[in-house]
Amino acid sequence: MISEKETTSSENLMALENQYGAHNYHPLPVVLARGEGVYVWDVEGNRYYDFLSAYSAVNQGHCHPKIIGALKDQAETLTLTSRAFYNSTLGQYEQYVTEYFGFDKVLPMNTGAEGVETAIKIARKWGYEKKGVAENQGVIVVFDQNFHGRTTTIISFSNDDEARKNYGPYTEGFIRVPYNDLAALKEVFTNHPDIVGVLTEPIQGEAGVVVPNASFIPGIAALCKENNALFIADEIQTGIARTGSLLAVCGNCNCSGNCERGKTYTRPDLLILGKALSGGTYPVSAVLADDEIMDVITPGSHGSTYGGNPLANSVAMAALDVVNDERLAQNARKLGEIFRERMNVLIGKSALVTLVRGRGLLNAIIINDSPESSTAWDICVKLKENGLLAKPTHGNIIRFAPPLVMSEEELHDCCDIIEKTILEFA
Ligand code: IF1
Repeated sequence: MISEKETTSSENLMALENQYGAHNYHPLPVVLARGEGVYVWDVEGNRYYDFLSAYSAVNQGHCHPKIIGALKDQAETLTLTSRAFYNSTLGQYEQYVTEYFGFDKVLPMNTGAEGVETAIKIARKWGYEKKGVAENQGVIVVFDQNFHGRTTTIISFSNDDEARKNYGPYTEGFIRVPYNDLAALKEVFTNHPDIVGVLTEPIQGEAGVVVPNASFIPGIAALCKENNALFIADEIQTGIARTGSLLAVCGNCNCSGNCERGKTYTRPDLLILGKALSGGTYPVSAVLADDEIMDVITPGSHGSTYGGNPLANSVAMAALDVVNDERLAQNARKLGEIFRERMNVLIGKSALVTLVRGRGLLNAIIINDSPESSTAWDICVKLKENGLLAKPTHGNIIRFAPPLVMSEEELHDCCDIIEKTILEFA
């Protein structure tokens, strides 16, 4: 007879995953069973601050009652129709999300990678049908250290060997240039008349929260305009209030939800959203664009069984409501400044941390060790023991991205945990 301990202990549950699941991840040794707001609990009942937020999907906090309420109501009513028929929530969601972000149209998908794939397809089709590029000659410019997802096409233009090795043959039609280097982008435009779009993260996440110069994003948009190419922003991780404004392309605009975009706003031609679009309850992604671009999409030319399903539509509207109602962009901006201040004080006390960088509540600290070391991992294990969950990106960088519903007091509590852990770390 199997005891309850054997089926419910962390140790056992980890062993189950290890035995029956493909080994495509190396998780921190903690088994989570429950979440509420900024907290998660493991199966033994220990409570942790979540400082990853499922890679910025849970911006609205775990199990937000308004989002879960919408999910439950819709789940009991209608979940999936496919797009073979109209459904009673899709039009309403489409109106809501396009007005919210200020675009004519939306194309609904599910995962982030599907959103990126969709944007790539729209940009290419636009290139052939509107720009007049010869068929199959369209080029999309991307950047070194990019992360846009896991499909065969997306990993084709990655330069992360772990993500792409032995998955070839690779998709053609991409040119990669250094990030934060407008001169390199300008040169590529000079040499390639067939560029249909430039795809970028406004802040590079997986690369270790790399924030470009303020001129970089506007510079990309300007070069795209000059050369009749589409500026494609992947805001799957940076969007939806994470960086202290509704979108990272808002720059320092103080917006939260439906604002008249400020002076620093750089409008993408194609905007890709995912993750927090559902507040971490359900896979919902989207590509937004104006009519002259989106009208290249015609019946049969693209689609998805689950894209635009009733459950996704209801959940996304609730999730975006929460961002506005609770002023999450403003909170992320305010707490982000406090967080970086606190980390800079820590840098003054510890030789182990050399730099804090980020915007809003998407931040990273750089550990004084080589990228191949396990120091960042070892620190994250200690952080876990002290009640805070974070994940290293590379051996010497730790990303910190708590839910945006955090209070100032809770943030200080978290900074105390981080400080204590780093100072204890030998
Ligand atoms: C994994 C990173 C984060 C993304 C951007 C598209 C996608 C992502 C800018 C694809 C996904 C995730 C996926 C997750 C790790 C993670 C990640 F460390 F790799 F960089 F968030 F920081 N564009 N990012 O960040 O979205 O298809 O996953 O819904 O393990 O792959 P998806």
